[in-house]
Amino acid sequence: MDLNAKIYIAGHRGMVGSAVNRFLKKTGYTNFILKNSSELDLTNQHAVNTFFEAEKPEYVFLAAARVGGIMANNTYRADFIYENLMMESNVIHAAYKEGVKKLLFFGSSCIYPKFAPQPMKEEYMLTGLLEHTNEPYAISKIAGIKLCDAYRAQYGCNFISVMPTNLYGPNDNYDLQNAHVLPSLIRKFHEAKLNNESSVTVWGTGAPRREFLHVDDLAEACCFLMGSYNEEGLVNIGAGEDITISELALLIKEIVGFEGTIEFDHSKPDGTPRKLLDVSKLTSLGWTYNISLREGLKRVYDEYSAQHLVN
Ligand code: GFB
Repeated sequence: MDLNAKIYIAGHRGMVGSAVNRFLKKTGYTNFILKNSSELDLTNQHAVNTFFEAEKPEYVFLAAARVGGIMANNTYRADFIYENLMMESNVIHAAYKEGVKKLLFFGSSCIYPKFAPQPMKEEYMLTGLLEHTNEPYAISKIAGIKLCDAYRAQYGCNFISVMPTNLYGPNDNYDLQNAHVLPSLIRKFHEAKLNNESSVTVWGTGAPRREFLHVDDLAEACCFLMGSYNEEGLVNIGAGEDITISELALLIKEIVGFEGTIEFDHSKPDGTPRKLLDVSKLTSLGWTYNISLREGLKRVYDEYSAQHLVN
């Protein structure tokens, strides 16, 4: 991408889109098209077509999505599949019609089967049943990957797909009902410390294993792939290391400085037992992550606690 290339970041206010925008600005890019959801409803096909005809972006990062943690995925099952299918279908088709030079679609590690061998290689997609709690979301993301590949095969579009692992970083969602585990635990431990509570409740058994990547690393990897990867299929983006939810809770407890105990609420779902990405494809292309989990957690806790001095 030339430094003056016209770049549309769909979802620029979200955690992923804002990280891509930050990284591109830092690298010297200046020509962005940014629309929030009240200016452009990506589920509205007519609005998306009109926008692409008028703006004619050269490059597209498709980071707009309805996302959330295990409870949000399981509760808003219709919204998760409908909104994501509509947004990605509209944007990908409009990108094809208006001759976008390259598009990068963000999937998710939940596209892999619930009991996939670990670590999960790209070719494991569609080899087994999905985890129930996020099946609608996963199906929508698999459809996005297949859209990119189909437009490449039939029309020669340079549309690529990346599968990030569980992400965290600036502009994350800290709403306890809808958020992912990492921001939820930061908030729970922080508020428990401020309120001198004796314990923090962690959902599930604590046994599931998850891999976490700071979103600034994801943004760097995506810009690297936007410049160098031009093939069908998907590319995993992760750290290649995972920990149990119990270990994550202990680490956050230490970083926050909470001195009480941890309790587990077994009535809440565990979800997939393990979700560790095999990142050898990305490593062989020449990219590895930089920000360790401990360092990344310190960064996000510094940001969060500076904004939440009182409960
Ligand atoms: O991050 P999370 O909501 O989503 O939950 P998934 C990960 C694990 O942390 C689960 C446990 O085993 C949760 O039960 N957990 C413990 C908690 N305490 C909490 C808490 O306070 N809040 C939350 N949210 N979890 C999502 C998918 O799966 O991950 C999406 O539903 C997507 O589709 C996303 O793939 C990256 O990792 O289980």
